This record gives sequence, structure tokens and C-alpha cells, in this order.
Amino acid sequence: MRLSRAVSTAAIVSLTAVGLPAAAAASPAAPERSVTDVVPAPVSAKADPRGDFKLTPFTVISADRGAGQVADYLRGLLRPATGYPLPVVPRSWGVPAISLQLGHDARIGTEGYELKVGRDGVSLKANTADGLFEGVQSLRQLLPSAIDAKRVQHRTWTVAGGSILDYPRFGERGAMLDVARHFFKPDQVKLYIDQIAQYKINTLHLHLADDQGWRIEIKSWPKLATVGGKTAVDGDPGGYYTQKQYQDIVAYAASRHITVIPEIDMPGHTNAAQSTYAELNCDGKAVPVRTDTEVGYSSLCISSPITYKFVDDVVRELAAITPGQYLHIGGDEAHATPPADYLTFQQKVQPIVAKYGKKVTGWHEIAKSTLPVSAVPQYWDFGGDNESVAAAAARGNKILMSPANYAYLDMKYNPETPLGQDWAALVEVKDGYGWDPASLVTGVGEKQVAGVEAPLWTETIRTSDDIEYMAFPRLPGIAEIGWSPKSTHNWDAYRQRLAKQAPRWVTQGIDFYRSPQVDWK
Ligand code: TNX
Repeated sequence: MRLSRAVSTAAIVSLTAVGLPAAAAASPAAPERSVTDVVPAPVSAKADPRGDFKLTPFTVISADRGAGQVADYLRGLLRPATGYPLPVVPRSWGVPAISLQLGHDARIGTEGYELKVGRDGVSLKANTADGLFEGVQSLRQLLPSAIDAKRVQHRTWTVAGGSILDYPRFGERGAMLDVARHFFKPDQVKLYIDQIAQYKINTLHLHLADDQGWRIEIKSWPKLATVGGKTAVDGDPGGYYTQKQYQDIVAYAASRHITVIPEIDMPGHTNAAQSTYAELNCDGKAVPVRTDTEVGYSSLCISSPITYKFVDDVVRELAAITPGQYLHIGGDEAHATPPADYLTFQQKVQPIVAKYGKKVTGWHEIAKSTLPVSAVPQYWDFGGDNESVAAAAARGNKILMSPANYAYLDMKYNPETPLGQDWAALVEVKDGYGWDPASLVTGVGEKQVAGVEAPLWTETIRTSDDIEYMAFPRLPGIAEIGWSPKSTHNWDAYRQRLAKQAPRWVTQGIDFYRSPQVDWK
């Protein structure tokens, strides 16, 4: 968000208040919004132009027992711009309603939904609250983009008619935010959570510790945060989350049906800890603080018992404040840890995670060790052959796909992009959309893929504007690769659907990259 939200919203308001939406005037054949335009593309969608539903001051939201949270969330989305009361009522009131229903439909699984929009009302059905939440994200896209305005807009509110049956291709659709290289305040993380939730992202991976800063309060090692948290890349201001603030972020994410996976990167990427506590170094001397962007120079002391006391304390405290099943133990680019030591470290640390009731996820290098079958290596390389990843997949481990040359949101779009890096690739919007998770790594097919994640490393990223510029419009593409059936994958169709998202981003104040590959209109 570059301008104040109020200014950019006011500009939209004046445009939409004077008349019809631009697209309605342009071409009657191409409606402004349709169930067939939803991003990520649904499994199936059938438009019914005669089935538009109009929200009025008398519309209610009816909710089955168990659907109340999603109903309240939907009400919170629709009230500011409509100004309508939209009370949440129990099922079967018999007035025009958006009805949220829970049932048993074997076709749609735990996150799928069925949405029907007709003249008399909107019905959204799912097996779980997660499914209803994802259905609500589709429903939002059937309303004019002005629905996201923060103040009342005097206009008609038509939901595009038709039906959608939808469920995800993969269980995990993630985004990662590196809060270690640069720190982002809780409100900035919450803003990003709201932005990614609209594209059915269900996992937020927080990279909480790296060479340049430690970002989470650990009560048994208090200086990690208060001293190790002071720094950031280039000497920029640091910061950290108290455990209470972290729990608040986790709860906020949960209210958007997003699970937080916290990462403590080790045994490399640990300079902030080792400059703070001398005993974490083999020679007992604290290393100097570093705020440059080199990687691969730090390593915990593998032979020291204190190292495992440290890991045990950190994992214990983090597990206690993390409701999700997985803890991320990093493991990437440990170039300063000899290979045998790396395996020793993994053999000692993975059981600590299990001891505190959690499962292991980590960068794909952890697959060099013998993993429990529940462990999820996160693949970040360029695709092709990777022996240890293929072997893990053959043993039954699921692999999370984050190929750096497609999915890394910190890669520049083109040589002129003012932010980001280019070591993996230049990633234009078409490139970020142009890959398939199930044919990327030899031996890792559809059944072995846990899902996809779009990491945003923040060496060059300092503000929420910066986050938005790198994530939009690429993040929706990664979300679509993770959610939509492979059969829907089509760049020409996608770029047209993507273009129709832009008015929403403008209303929401998202400062996106206007790629020349898309006709933004
Ligand atoms: C590689 S690939 C890293 C990060 C950097 C990133 C920058 C991987 C797991 N680690 O430490 O921030 O490149 O693009």
C-alpha cells in the first residue's frame, strides 16, 4: 500500500459512484464478473447470466451450526462497502439469503465447496468450515471490486449468477515471509495474511531466524530476541515478536483458515544466535554481528551438548505456542557444517521436534538424513534429478514444491525491477505460472507432492509496499498451480482472469507490478 488506503479508496469510490462499471458498458458479451473468472480456477464453473443475485438491505446470512465464524467473517467483508446490516441467522428463515451450510459431500473433501448463485439467493455448501471459507473467497470475486472499499458505496451489489463445484489439487498451498532479513510488524503480517487468503492459500511459513536477526521471544534464552533481534540486513532496524504477539498472529491466521509454520533455520543461518550467546560457538567466543547478505558461513557447534540444550529449549517453547502440526527446522545451505556433522545434527534434532509433539518440515537438504515418513522436505532447487529427494519420496515422504526459478517471489521480474535478486532467474508473471509441481523433480509425481509454497525472502524487501509489489501478481499464479486442476492450466485464459483481479487490488490498496504480459485495461 503506497498511498494511504483512504486516498486510493476515495479515487475508486468516485469512479464507481458516477455510473455503471466500465466493463458493463464495453461489451455485453463479456460480463465484468463471472463464475468462470475466479482465481484460482475452480474444478467446474457454469455461468448463468439470468441467475444474478442482488444484495439488499434485507439480505441475511444464514449459517448452520459450525458455520458461524465464516458467516461473521463474510459479514465483516460485506458490511463496510454495502452498509447493509446482513444479520447472521440460523438456517431456514425463508428470506433472501446467503446461506452457509455444512454437510457430507464426498466430491469436495475437506477444503472444497459447492456454490450456487440464483435470483433467490446464494447457497454455499461444504463439509468443513475451511471449505466454506474457501467458497467465500470465490463468492467475493463474484461481487463488484468496490465491495472491498472501506466506506459505504451507494450502488447496486450484484453477485454474478451460476454454480461452482470446487476442491484443491494439493492439500498445501503456502506462502513464506522472511521476517529475519527484514522485520515486519504484526500488523504487516496480518495484512499479508488477508491478501493471500483470498487466493485460498492455507499455510503461512514464517522464517523467524537467520544470520541477520532472531525474531521470536524465547524465554529460556531471552537475549536471542532482545539482542539478536536488534539487527537486520544493511543495519536496518530489527525487531521481534513476543510470544504473545506471535500467538496473536497465529490466531489471526487461523481466523483466515491459515496454519502458521514457524521456522528456526539451523544448523546454518545462525549467526544472530551465535553472536548473541558465546556458548553456541565451539570455541566459546561470540562471533561478530553480521548484517550483510552472504549465505552459508555460519554453523552451530555440532559436537557441543549446549547446542542440543539450546535446540531443545527453542523447540519446546515454539511447539507450545504453535497449534499447527509442523515445525520447520531449516537445514538449507549449511556449507559451513561438514556433511557428516550435518547428518549427526539432523539425527539429534529431528527427535526433539517429535518429543514436543510436532512433525518436521525443512528445506530439501534434510532429505539427506533418514527422515520419519511424516517429514516434509521443501524443494527449492531448479528441478530435474535430486537423489535424496527422490529417495525420500520413494519412502513415502511428501515433498513441498518451491522451485526458486519459478516460485521465489524475491526474484526480479526483469532486469529493471528495483527490488529483489536474480540468482535463480528473472521470473515474469508467465514464468511464475509456467510449471507443474508433479513433473518437476524426477521421482516426485502427483501423489508425492504435498503442495506448493511461494517464499518471499526479504534481503531487499523493507515495506508492505515492497511485499505487495513482489507477491502480486505472481502469488495468485502459484496459488492457482496449487489449487486448480491441471486441466485448467492455460496461460492465455489465466492472463485474462488475472487482469480482472486488478480492480480488486486497486480497491484493496495492493501496490502490484503491472506486468506488460497482462492487459490490465
Ligand atoms: C536462498 S534457497 C536461501 C535464502 C536466501 C534466498 C535469496 C534457500 C532455502 N535459502 O537464504 O534468502 O536464497 O533468494
